[in-house]
Amino acid sequence: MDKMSINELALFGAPPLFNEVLHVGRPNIGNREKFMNYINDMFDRRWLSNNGPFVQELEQKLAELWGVKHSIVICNATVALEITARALDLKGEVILPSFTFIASAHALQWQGVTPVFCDVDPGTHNIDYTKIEKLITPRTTGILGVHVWGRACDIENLDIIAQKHNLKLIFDAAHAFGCTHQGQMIGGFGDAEVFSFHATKFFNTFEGGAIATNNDALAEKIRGMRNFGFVGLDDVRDIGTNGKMSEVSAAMGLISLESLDEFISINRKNFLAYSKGLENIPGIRLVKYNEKEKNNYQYIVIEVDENTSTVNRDLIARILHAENILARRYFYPGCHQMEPYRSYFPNAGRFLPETEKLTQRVLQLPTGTAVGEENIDLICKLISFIIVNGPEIQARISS
Ligand code: T4K
Repeated sequence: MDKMSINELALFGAPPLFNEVLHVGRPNIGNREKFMNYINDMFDRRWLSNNGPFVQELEQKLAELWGVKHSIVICNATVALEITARALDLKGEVILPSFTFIASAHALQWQGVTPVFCDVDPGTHNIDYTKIEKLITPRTTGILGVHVWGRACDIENLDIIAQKHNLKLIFDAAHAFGCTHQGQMIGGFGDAEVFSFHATKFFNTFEGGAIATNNDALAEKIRGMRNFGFVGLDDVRDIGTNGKMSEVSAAMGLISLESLDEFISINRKNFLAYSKGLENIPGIRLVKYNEKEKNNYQYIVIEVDENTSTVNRDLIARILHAENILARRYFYPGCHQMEPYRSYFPNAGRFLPETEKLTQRVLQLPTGTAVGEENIDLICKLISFIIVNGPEIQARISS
């Protein structure tokens, strides 16, 4: 259905374009029948958690996929980041981008480590390594890079800075499952990399995450911390938490692993459909993936340029929401604008100009296995319609 006039917009009372809401984070689900069989096996075994056979199998398969010595699955990525920070003895201050999900900052603060926000590169959306050194103080103990949208950080330059200043280097790889950097799977870079397997992620275990590392001593420490600090049945050697993954989650992970190629091919098809549909719309730029790398294409991200577009990002989001297209503004307004960081560093925005601009421009559009190419075609036509009729829509809203 093509909208012919602005009266046909749901924002102005017309029926929405879609009867059911289209989401950004609709879970990718693999072979259901196989999953049910796994769950029956699990019930037969009566082994539901605590390093069960599914957890062990998943860890082994993930380590193979990422080409790392250790993969330790955790109940979610936020706890995985907390455990990583603690196991690496991060203290004082850690430098990270503000343009990330709030969990990256909270995980540090939760461990009593102060997050110090660094600006991002407007082209890559990742931490701008050229701005890191001036943030380093005697209290700095680490750098946390985030591979935003699964596109790798400038790992080599981050590594050089970390080595020069004797800092730990970790990566929040929540978005980067199955993605490569210069042909090498993300997972093996820095001291450790942390993945999220949340329901909305490319690869999901309902809730879940993992820490990947090639450091034997670190892996052993993390395994202990994941299980209250236990070594053996009665011996607790250090402070720990409960970061364990259940067998149900691990079973979901195992079936998701079998469908990776299918998920990628659907996501890529969607990405190409968006690329075609959003071509030549003034003020709208689709964030591209490097086709020389492996990508999971999980995020369809557009940037709305206020100078050349007829409407701003927020109005586009409002119009899309009314049409049952639940586009999201990740990572608006930036961690530095959220509590407690907003109160701790009220002037942080002055030092984060690119982050501030970016948080006003980005919008994520629905994709994944639940969104077909026909839907994408309609979404793109709607966005084009909004841009063409921007001034008229603005005038109608003002009146
Ligand atoms: N680091 C980074 C860079 C991250 O992006 C994240 C998480 C983390 C660390 C922490 O990872 P975890 O500790 O979660 O493992 C969502 C996710 O909850 C969050 O995991 C994710 N990033 C973030 C980017 O997005 P919300 O608050 O936006 O979620 P919510 O409930 O609004 O859901 C998003 C959309 O997905 C909605 O339109 C509904 C839809 N949805 C959601 C779920 C859970 C479904 O259709 N089905 C579902 O089962 O944070």
